[in-house]
Amino acid sequence: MTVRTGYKLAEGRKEMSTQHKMQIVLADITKLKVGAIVNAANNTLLGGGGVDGAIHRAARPELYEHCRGLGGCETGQAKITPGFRLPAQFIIHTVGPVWHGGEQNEAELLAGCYHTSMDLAAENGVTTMAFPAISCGVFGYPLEQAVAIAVQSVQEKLVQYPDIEQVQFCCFSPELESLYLEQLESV
Ligand code: AR6
Repeated sequence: MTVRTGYKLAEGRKEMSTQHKMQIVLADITKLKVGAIVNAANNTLLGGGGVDGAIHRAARPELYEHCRGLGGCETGQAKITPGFRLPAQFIIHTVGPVWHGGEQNEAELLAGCYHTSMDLAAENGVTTMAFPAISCGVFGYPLEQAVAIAVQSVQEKLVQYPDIEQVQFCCFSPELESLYLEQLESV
């Protein structure tokens, strides 16, 4: 696992900057030992392919049984479950938008995923969490735009919730990793 952070604290500064709290990790999100990992799910919350499939395989069968009682989830919203067999304490399931060309509220919905996930994290006392690149796989969101929304949305919520100490952007490819790095450097 590679952890990269583009920022160092200014000498003598006691409070962590919001930038310093954001890290880029090249890893399988199911292996991360954090307070919460975020799942890029679908509206049923009953599992699928990609990162959703990996999380359900790693946390089964309790996760599936639990999710059956949740009644699904709207796009841009999130729901929280225990981590079951995962090293993470919680899983926050959010549903990203399918990319339709950008005219169907995709940017607001994607920002909503990051915002509502961090609202749930804060409500549940989570201080460390990891996001996959929501909507960047099957749902087809253009990577650069998605990464910009991810970083901006997380930063807004880090300001709102100073108790959240660390947010990892978990990348599954070096291409995505370098896009996050560029984005963080431009913050
Ligand atoms: N760890 C971290 N990132 C991963 C992992 C993993 N184990 N596996 C894949 N990724 P996707 P979406 C990356 O397709 O676009 C599912 O079927 C992947 O490389 O998982 O939001 C759901 O049920 C990509 O960068 O999610 C939905 O139907 C990112 O995670 C639909 O796919 C997101 O890719 C959601 O599509």
